[in-house]
Amino acid sequence: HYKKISVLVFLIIIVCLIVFLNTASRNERVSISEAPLNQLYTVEVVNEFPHDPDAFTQGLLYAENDTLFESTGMHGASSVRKVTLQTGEVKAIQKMQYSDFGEGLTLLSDRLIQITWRQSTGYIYDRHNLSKFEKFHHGMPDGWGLATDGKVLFGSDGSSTLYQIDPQTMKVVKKQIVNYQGDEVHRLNELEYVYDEVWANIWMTDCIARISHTDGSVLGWILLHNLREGLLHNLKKQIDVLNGIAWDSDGDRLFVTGKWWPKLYEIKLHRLK
Ligand code: DDQ
Ligand code: CA
Repeated sequence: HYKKISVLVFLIIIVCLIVFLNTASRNERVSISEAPLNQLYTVEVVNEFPHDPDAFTQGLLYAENDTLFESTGMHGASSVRKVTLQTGEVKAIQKMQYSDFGEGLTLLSDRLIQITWRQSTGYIYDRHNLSKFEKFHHGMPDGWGLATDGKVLFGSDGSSTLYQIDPQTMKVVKKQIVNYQGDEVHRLNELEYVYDEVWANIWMTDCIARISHTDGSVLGWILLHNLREGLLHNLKKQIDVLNGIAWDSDGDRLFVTGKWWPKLYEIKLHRLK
């Protein structure tokens, strides 16, 4: 009898392994190396600024007058903060309770909207004094990235789905599977609305996907591996992944940073030819 059971358990493990390996390899199918060159962008660093190396950056946006808002993660270190671009100085901070893990952040008129990891909750803060005045539930399975075009909120949950959320009701009103030439693009993380596209950090890569919010297709890839060279040189403590995109639409300036990165970069894109 025991023999039968152990053979059965063995078979189940083998089947699970095959299914797992199959999905894992399918997830890795997107091959940027085969992309047409005109869809690939490299970046040139035009400015670099200090960034709090203890900020586990999960959300980043540019407000105005060289002011950024940032959401940080990790239990006990999660916050929403107002940061001076040039100095990286934290001008105001609202710390979160230990159970909260800060994620995506966006600004809609005077409201800073933040979502949290592994909870379907989010918070709304007053942009002027960072006072928290509302808790809400969003309809996504998880909270990762958040951005806005001024009308809807765009959200990500670490999958390949790009969500559109009505900021009045906080309900999901549209879902799109992000794909590159038909292949799903997984692990969408921090978001930014730029040039009428949605840009997404792809978790654990040095790539940003430029996504069309009309059909979810990836229009191009921004390759940022070169930022690491400057970081690894003279590194004082551990750094994590590239994460955080902010766009100054008036000045057309783009900023990127990463989790625990000691620097924030202003970048310019160059199309590969
Ligand atoms: N996310 O940003 C990819 C959504 C989450 C990253 C979390 C990585 C740190 C894990 C720490 C474990 C604490 C429960
Ligand atoms: Ca952003």
